[in-house]
Amino acid sequence: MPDAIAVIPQPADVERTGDEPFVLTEATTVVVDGRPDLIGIAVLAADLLGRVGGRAVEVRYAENSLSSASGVVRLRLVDSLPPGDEAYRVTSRSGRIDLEARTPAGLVRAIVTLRQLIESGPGGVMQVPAVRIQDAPRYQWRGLSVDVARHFVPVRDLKVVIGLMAHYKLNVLHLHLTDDQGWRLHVRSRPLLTRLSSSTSVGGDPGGFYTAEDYADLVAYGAVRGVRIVPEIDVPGHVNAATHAYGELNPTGEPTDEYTGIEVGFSRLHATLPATGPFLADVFSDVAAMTPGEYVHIGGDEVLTMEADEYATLVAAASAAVRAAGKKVVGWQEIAHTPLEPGTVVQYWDTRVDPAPFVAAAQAGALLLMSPGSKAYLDMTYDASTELGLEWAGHIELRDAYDWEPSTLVEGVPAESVIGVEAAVWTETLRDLPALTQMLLPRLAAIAEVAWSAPEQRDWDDFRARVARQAPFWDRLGLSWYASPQVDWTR
Ligand code: TNX
Repeated sequence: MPDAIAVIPQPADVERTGDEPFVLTEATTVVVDGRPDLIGIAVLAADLLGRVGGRAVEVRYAENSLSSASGVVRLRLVDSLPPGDEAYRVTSRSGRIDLEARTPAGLVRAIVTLRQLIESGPGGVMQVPAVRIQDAPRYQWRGLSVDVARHFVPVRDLKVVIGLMAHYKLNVLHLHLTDDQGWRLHVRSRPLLTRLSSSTSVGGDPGGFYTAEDYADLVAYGAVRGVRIVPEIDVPGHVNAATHAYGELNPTGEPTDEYTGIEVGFSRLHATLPATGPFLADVFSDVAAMTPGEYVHIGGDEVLTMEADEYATLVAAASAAVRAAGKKVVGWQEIAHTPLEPGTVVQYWDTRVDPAPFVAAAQAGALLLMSPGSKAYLDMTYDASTELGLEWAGHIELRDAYDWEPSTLVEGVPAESVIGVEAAVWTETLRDLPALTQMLLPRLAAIAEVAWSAPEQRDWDDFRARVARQAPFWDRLGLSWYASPQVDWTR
């Protein structure tokens, strides 16, 4: 009796064909048409399959190889698939695997599916069961927000996170780049932001920042894996790093002190100061120019010391700067209290407050991104005994992160306004990569399935069994993870 197919997120359609499995050997070759946009994907496939399969995999161009050769993993762009950039098909049998998609991004989804299908067979051979999988995502925005401001996350660690995201078919990395405790991205027009405000972190830990080259490197690393970056510059609150670097942003004209605590809501910009408008325009246009993706996040959360009018003025100024740079605006839930252009993405997070303004924003044409604190905030503790994390939205065990429905969670939300689902991990208590992955794994896999798989495909008991089989993969990568007592882990 073969093991069940255990892909996460659960694909739309999986069928075992009953043929013999494909066996990975030293002759296994990835074959692709020699187009520039596909060669990078083929190299990625060879690398990912080689590392899981335990031996190097070669890449060849279709033009130079015999199509009947055995042991071929064929990557191909096709039109005969359901609509959508990320739809894909995997067909495996003895001697040949076909990975088909409409776009390179779809091929990446096929590759990670194939990677999850590799199992050890009789005599320790690495093999892929004979299956036919056809799949496409439910939501177009499947994100993870990482707070690199409270604790800096170096490029090499973020690449591990991007790799995990791609493995679970997440496609948006939202970087919370600025906060009271530090400014993490070099901005050409405002060099003092990183010169004066990047060396701090929560609790006196070391800081850091991304140079323009680092950021471009992250963008490129994500792009090859089908993960795009949405940068967040949080205004008009959470700005102590900015007001520490540029005193002209304060009514006194003097820089504020640096801040390494974890309180929120005290820092702010001032709409009436002459320096504020140019600051917003410069920073958002520079960040937009560094970002190939369509969205820039303006923050907007937890501004506790400002009248509604001034808040609305500053949100409008930040939004105008983003749009002037040709990008679309994303903001936290609080921006729903201000007039918004249709198509603005509003990110739900605070499960403690009345959602009426958020619902009204959707009715007026906003798009909704669902990051409910009580389900998707992966910095919440798992239970009362886990040490890392915060608790303001409650404990989030694996099942809590899995068992919820984005389209009905907030009453009155029009289902068609929901653009997607995003997990978030805030780093007040998370000082390094092991701490970060301990919070992400296994819950990121749960959120990924909520975002990708149709509601009728989702089942907690089935997910429990599938996620158990992810543990050897995390162990092989040397990642720290949380052994939730809700799962019978395969170790
Ligand atoms: C709320 S979520 C915040 C962050 C904190 C987080 C901790 C949001 C928009 N604001 O400033 O880091 O809670 O869970």
